[in-house]
Amino acid sequence: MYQYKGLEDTIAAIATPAGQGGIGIIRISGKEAVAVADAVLRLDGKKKLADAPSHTLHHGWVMQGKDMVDEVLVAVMLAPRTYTAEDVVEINGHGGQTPLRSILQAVLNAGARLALPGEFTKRAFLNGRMDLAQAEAVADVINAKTETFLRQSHYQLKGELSTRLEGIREELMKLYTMVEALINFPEDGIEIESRKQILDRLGGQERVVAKLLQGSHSGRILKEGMRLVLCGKPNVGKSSLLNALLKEQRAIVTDIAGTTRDVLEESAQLKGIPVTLVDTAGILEPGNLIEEEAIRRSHLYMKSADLVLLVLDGSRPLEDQDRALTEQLKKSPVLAVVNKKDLPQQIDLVRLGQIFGEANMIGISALDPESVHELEARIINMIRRDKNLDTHGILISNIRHIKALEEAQKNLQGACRLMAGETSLEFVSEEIKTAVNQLDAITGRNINEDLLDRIFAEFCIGK
Ligand SMILES: Nc1nc2c(ncn2[C@@H]2O[C@H](COP(=O)(O)OP(=O)(O)OP(=O)(O)O)[C@@H](O)[C@H]2O)c(=O)[nH]1
Ligand SMILES: [Mg+2]
Repeated sequence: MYQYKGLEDTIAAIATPAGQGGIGIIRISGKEAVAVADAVLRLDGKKKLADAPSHTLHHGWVMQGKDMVDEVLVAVMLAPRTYTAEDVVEINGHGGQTPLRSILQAVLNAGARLALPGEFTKRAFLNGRMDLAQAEAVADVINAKTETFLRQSHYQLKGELSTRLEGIREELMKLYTMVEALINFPEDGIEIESRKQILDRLGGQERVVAKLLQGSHSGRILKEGMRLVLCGKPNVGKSSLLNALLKEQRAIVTDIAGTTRDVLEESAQLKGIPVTLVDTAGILEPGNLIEEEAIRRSHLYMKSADLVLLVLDGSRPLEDQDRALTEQLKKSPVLAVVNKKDLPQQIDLVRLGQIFGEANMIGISALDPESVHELEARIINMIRRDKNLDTHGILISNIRHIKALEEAQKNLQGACRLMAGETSLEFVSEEIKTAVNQLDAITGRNINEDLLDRIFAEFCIGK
């Protein structure tokens, strides 16, 4: 592991979000954390944190010279059983920006340096408290949009991904040693048997990597969400449906055709999966420039959709406009939503079934919560089916991890090909070594400072 000089400093930052709250926390970490805190604190009974046992809480005041800055509770946590594995002091002040900034300023005046974004977590990594994949999971936990993704991030934080990667690494290192032995001590007879065994085991590890990559597809969906785009001719109930799925009156709904002019985008979650719901304008023939732009945008969104909900009005026969849209959507994943089921039906369901297939259509009423519920279930089933969505097991979602694993997979496939052929074994061992390096980049065993800085720059200050 390389030496990182910044570790000598004692760092401090406001660890709670900007705004007002009951309490706010200033976090201090480093060799001088306790001394810095003692320099600004006046604790009850003239106590000093330096004399306090680790993991205890103390009442007092933060002072700036003779001035009282804020009344606080202070937690002292001594290395190594802390977030950063260094001495950590957390000052709980009143949760307003002025008291918190004043406390921070006092702490900085006493000799701490302002922490960079993610620097506390970076230290946790550099001090060996967690590996890089775990450190990155901290950001995922904070940013999780749904409970399902939160659960996934917790697995990674606990080190399940790291353990799996270590398992692959260990086996690859064994195979590497075997290949090296064959290169250095070739003995007739043994070689053929060993080559076959190595090839089998390499193939096994390639499959483990492939399995992890398979799950990454679901991981990305759980992290980023799916884009669902509502389209359909005017007045079919797109905006009503958007509101029903969001469970709030977000879009304007009227019985005037052409109510929605602009594309409307909202985040929601359907059964633990984050989704972006997009309501589009129903206009098909532009009457003016604004409508022309609205149509252009609707088309862009339709193209980018993970699933298009083509809304149809069940109380009216199929019209040319419906057919035109159906034609446009021929290449997209579509769920035909026949709306207004509560009214007498005129639409030709048999014809629709022929166009979309029974599995890809559903009759509902946007005004009936029960049927909106059924729609949600159907959407999720379609996503699970079409995207092979998995919500269990280790689901990698970090692009950096996915890229490194894809590279490792290529190296392993290369190694297998070379092993099966008559090529010199030097090339095989090189491929295995490179695959190991890729895995090490994920866990941070082998990583350069630049990349490390870039990873942690994505974090918030105070984490
Ligand atoms: N009876 C009945 N009326 C509905 C249903 N869904 C929507 N409506 C009504 O249909 C009309 C049009 O609804 P909107 O949601 O504005 O339709 P839209 O597709 O967004 O229309 P544009 O924005 O003009 O393209 C409104 O009067 C809604 O109350 C339904 O399931 N049943
Ligand atoms: Mg609308």
